[in-house]
Amino acid sequence: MSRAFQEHIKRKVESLDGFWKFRTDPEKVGEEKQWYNSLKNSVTATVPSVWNEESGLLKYEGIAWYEKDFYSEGGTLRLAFDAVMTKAKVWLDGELLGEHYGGFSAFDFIVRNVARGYHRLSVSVDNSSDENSIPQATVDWYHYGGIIRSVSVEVLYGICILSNRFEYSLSKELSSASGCFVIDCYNASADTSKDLIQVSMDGSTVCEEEITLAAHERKTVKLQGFTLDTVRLWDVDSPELYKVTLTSSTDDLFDRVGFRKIEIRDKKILLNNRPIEIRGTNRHEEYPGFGFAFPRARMKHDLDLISDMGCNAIRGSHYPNSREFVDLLDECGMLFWSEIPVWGNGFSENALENELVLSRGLTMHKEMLASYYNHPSIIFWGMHNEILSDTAAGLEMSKRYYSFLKENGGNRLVVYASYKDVSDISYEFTDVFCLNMYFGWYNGDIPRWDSFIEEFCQFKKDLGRENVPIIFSEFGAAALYGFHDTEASRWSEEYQASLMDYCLKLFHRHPDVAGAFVWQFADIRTAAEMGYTRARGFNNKGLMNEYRRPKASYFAVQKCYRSFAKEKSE
Ligand code: ADA
Repeated sequence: MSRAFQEHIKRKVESLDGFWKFRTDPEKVGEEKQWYNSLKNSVTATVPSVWNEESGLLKYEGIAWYEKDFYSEGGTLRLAFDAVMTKAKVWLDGELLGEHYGGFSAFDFIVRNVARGYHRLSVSVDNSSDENSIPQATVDWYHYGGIIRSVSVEVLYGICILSNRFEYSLSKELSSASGCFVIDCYNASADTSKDLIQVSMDGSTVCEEEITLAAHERKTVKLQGFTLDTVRLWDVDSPELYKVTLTSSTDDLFDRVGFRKIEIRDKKILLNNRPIEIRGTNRHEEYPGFGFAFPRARMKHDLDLISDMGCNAIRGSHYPNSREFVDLLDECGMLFWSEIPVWGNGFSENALENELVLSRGLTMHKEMLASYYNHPSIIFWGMHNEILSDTAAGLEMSKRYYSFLKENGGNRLVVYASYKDVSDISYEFTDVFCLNMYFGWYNGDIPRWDSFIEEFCQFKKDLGRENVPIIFSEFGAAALYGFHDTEASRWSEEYQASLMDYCLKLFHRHPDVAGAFVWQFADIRTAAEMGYTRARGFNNKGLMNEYRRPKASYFAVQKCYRSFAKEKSE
């Protein structure tokens, strides 16, 4: 797993990133012809990457094969994939290890009795979609395919700690805490083994517990709880992180955690008992030439631009982002909304109630929690975006996902982004009214915003949820970079900037609005299914173009957000 810090010292981890053999399989003959044994007539591709950025493959959708030979000392190996877009089938030395569905989540395979020597890893990747896909074919981003995040091979010895979850609760004054670690552990040995698991936070041991696992047993173990008499809180202006070390005699796992509290009270979002206004932006993790295989150097650059714009929050629209990026957010005190790619009106009512779709979504939520649970920056779990939440099918999906995330997601606000305003029937299953509204673009003129907010406040009062705040999770207008107009006509930078300025000031003044996420940080390439409304084949509602060159709206938002932040500190 690529993190912003070292994860292991004892465990031997070898990156398999780099050049792999690659071949498309438009006729779907690879399995029958056993390409997993040897990939003939291949070309070279880079991992991680999206194949669409290779010459001639921009529009390729379907199956493609990857192959990599590596040398290993053998024993028990863990093959770890950070993300493969969308469906992966994996073989080691011609033996099928298994499959994984879902383009933005990490998965792994543990293989025993591997001999010392050269081995061949083969992966077939399928980015096509059908009626059971998440996302569906109609989606406002590009249909990329490939091994989009890192791959590594690890050698496991004895009792290993594969992942950890830190559960905690803070005292009322937020000065002390009690907590415990829940670990996913595995015995790589062929005998029953016993070992001492030691956990330390910032160098002090907080827990020591002996565990016993049968040969090759994998198990979730809740370790003994402990208390900390004083804690440093993680906050937007003091992002205090604790360094965590989990060790057995043969293995280790390093992580970081933070203590903070998020809740809703009297139309406000409270972070550590203090009201916070969300000054946010939506951001796709996409960059020209790289697609979803987002380059590390650009992560930091995006974050600098977003911070400089005066933001304190990012919505990871519309899928779990690279874990390294979320590490950076933890470090700099940027709040984050993490969601899965259940996107929009691409889903018919039938698709929403299809059991395969529902369970795929639930698995994506489970995988999101498994990887991202410990990040203090994540204050929102996003269940879905713009589904038919005015139908029985939408209600049922919302209910299932909400109960799961509330029960298992720790101290977070569980939300979804609705575009159904007062006809939505699923609001019972959200902690905040998160609305995607486009007055001034798709419907109505800019001043329609004022009357809409009043209507919606009356609506939530009638629902008996007057004290639940509103967040505008999306609003915006498209502007073509470099198109200027003194009359501020649509598609001009001036029009987009004036809409931003109008909306943000209105939201800021309104007592029921707890903040907003601008749609969106930068232009992105989008799917052909989006049709003629997407000039250049891009969603052009970015405050910056796809190369991060600012439009007038970037500075308009910056002016608003900086002045709101200054007001707060005065
Ligand atoms: C929706 C959707 C976004 C984007 C936006 C737009 O709100 O959630 O992904 O498609 O509309 O630009 O129209």
